[in-house]
Amino acid sequence: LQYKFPEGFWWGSATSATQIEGAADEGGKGQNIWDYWYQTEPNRFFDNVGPESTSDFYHLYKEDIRLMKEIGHNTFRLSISWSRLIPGGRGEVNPEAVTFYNNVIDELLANDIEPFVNLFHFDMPLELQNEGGWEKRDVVEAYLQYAKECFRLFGDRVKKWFTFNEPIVPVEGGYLYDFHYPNVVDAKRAFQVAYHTIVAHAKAVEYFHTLDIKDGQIGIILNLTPSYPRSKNPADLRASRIADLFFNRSFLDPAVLGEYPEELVEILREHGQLPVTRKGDLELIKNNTADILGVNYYQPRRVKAKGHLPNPYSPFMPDWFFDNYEMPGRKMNKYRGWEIYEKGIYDIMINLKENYGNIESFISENGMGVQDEDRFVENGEIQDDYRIEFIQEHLKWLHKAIEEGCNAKGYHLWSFMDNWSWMNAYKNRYGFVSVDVETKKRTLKKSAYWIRDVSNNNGF
Ligand code: BGP
Repeated sequence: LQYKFPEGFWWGSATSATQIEGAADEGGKGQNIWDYWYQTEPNRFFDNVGPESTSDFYHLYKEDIRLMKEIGHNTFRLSISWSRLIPGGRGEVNPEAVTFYNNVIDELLANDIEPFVNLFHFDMPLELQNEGGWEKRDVVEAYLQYAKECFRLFGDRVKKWFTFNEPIVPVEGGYLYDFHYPNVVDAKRAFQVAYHTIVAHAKAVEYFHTLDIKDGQIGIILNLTPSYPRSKNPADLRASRIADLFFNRSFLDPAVLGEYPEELVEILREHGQLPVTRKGDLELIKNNTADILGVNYYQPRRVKAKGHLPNPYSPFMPDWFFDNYEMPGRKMNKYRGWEIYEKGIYDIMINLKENYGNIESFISENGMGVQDEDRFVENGEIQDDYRIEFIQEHLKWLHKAIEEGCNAKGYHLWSFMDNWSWMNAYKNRYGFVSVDVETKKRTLKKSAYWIRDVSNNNGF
């Protein structure tokens, strides 16, 4: 083997409740913002397809876990649907949801697959969103109650917990760039949402650490987009540094170091954008940092200095400080339109090692979305050699980072199977396993056999 990974390396894949469960109005589930948004504005979604049935994991989890086992997974990430567990967001726990998640967890453990459980993957219960969602401080308390229920119900078997997946995405999508509900564009509200998310994270971490969960760890999952300047001239460097502050360090620093970067705070102060805080919050954040970090990596961010000064009378936006830059000759995923830059994974890991105490981490999502993947079917199987190459090239860089002392413990592909995605519905396919949207039939892709061998050999 040319690339051997450390003993006990985590091989697996990631999913989220809204994207795979289906059964959106079954089993006592309450509504979340995605159910509601689809009902009220179906034409925002690709092909007018909503999250009602998705891959139907709710009914087919046993078959799926059998396939995970078959392809060598020793770990698997899922999220709990808040509105399934506590249909109104607050109050009574739904017993059917408890049964479902117990069954899934037990089935995973019976197959020697360790469950990594995430509490929040973009799916705010509708009632809480109607109160103002993450803009409202009260929702932080509702989240803490929900988190406590999850630890109480499943903490005897689940050791790896995550408070949030990509918390910046609901901030960008819901409050800056109009691709998540409630689709407002207002930076000040965006920063309040981001801030309350970090407070909620810290409260859940604080509570978790009072529990006596043997080998238990809690952390957060961040989509890190390493920021590369067009050139080394000071204006480009500054643009890149500020993009990094807004899109990476706004969550990475408080979650891992326990404090916000001073330069970010200064920028927000100068422009009258600081969120409302409460006494004691900063201490809470300081004292309750993550034990473990999940890194989602898809693409880098390339930026250059602003071509022109922003109009000072226009509403404040992070984009006041940089322009996106399309580097000539960059490698693209031509099936999805995202840049592929494998070395980004290494740069992230080195940064974590040098500036973030080499926190225990793993790649919690990385993957290649492909449109119309059926065109690659031969003999009934999708020949996704492009995905194999994509994963392999990223793993080489991860391997190099580990050799240089980075504390990376695993690799999860996005995703185990093809699933429904936010606004894009089934447009981009990501799985090791293909899912027929009509019949829900599962078929392994070529990459599934490849990853089975990689995980069985712990390398390639
Ligand atoms: C990440 C999310 C996932 C998943 C993935 C692919 O940001 O955590 O939920 O959707 O991106 O993105 P998309 O489905 O938009 O191609």
